[in-house]
Amino acid sequence: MKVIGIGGAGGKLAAKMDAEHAILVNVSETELDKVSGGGEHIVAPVQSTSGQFRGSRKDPLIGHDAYNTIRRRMQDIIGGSIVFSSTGGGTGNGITTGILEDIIARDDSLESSNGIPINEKTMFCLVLPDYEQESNYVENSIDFMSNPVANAIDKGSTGNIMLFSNKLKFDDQIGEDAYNQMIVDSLNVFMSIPEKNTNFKLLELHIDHEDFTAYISKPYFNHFCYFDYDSSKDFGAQLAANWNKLLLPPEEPIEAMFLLEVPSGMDHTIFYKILPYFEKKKVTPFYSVVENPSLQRPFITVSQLYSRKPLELIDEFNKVNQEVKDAKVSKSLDQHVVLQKLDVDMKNEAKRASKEKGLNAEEVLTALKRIKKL
Ligand SMILES: Nc1nc2c(ncn2[C@@H]2O[C@H](COP(=O)(O)OP(=O)(O)OP(=O)(O)O)[C@@H](O)[C@H]2O)c(=O)[nH]1
Ligand SMILES: [Mg+2]
Repeated sequence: MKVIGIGGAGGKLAAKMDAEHAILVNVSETELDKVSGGGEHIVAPVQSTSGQFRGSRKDPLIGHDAYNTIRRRMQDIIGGSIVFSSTGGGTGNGITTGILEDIIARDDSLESSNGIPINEKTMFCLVLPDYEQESNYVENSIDFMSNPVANAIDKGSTGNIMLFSNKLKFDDQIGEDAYNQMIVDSLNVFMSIPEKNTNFKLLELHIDHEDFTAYISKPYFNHFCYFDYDSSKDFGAQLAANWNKLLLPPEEPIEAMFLLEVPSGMDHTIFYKILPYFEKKKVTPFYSVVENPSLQRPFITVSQLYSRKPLELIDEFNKVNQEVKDAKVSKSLDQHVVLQKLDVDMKNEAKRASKEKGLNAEEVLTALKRIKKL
């Protein structure tokens, strides 16, 4: 699959995913030159009155404008590719918004022929900010999730969407490059399912490239994870304990896929113990079992597809965003309203005192104002 990286984070991740051929897109060549690895560069020039922008300064409208300059080119390459982009900046957010809008429009125009064909669907790997440590990026991400992504999910125009989160990066204080490597390595575990089916001895069923392409062409969020599977223990508990912390937590699946790899000579029928879990969820998984001679213990890769309103998915973002806004408001209130509040208290106090002493409150207030005590 073609790999395309948009903006800062998108470019770095794409270049790691495909160091030779990844197509890197940004609003300036200077930004693109900072990325090590990758193939072709696509510059989406935006001019301001003071010259060419280096970035979109976290303004998605600038990225969206820039998209218009490369729209034709992007329409040619977007089908059947994986797009990496962050959601919190201006360039990735704005350009990817343009891409999503065009994909939806194309899907609409092909409606009579069942929409975009399976092998021309686009998979999206989106990076969400840590909502606590990167609250300055949260608002852009909320807009992105509640507009272009929500529309694409509603219309079913994209392939799988993987929602990577920077939360673990901040929680565990992981360097950017190391974290990007973790994201790419993790994604590659999932993406290697068809190759493993080709390269290893098949013990049960088969997930071939066509099955896999059909699966990743479905317009749902994909949560994938992997772990050493212990068949003497409950599968559901192991799945719950091993969710992929690089992604948003999984939701109730509507479709699922798993690949079980067992060491040579092991009884592979342990896969039967996994099936009841999905049966209970009313999901019939695509699966296969292969023999991997390099393993000591069974290893399972599980993908769950879910469809949920994108905005609900980032509920915590909204909550924190509201808290940050409230905190900002009360901070400025503290700074600007205190004096006014004292004034009001003084007024009430003067009224109360006048009444007590049998004086005319209005006259007292006027007098106080004259001597600037109010
Ligand atoms: N995981 C990861 N996140 C990154 C990386 N670079 C930036 N981010 C995150 O992405 C968001 C910012 O988006 P960028 O991709 O830098 O922005 P951009 O698309 O280039 O847009 P502008 O810089 O505003 O033009 C923030 O949440 C950053 O923490 C990276 O290399 N890896
Ligand atoms: Mg940037």
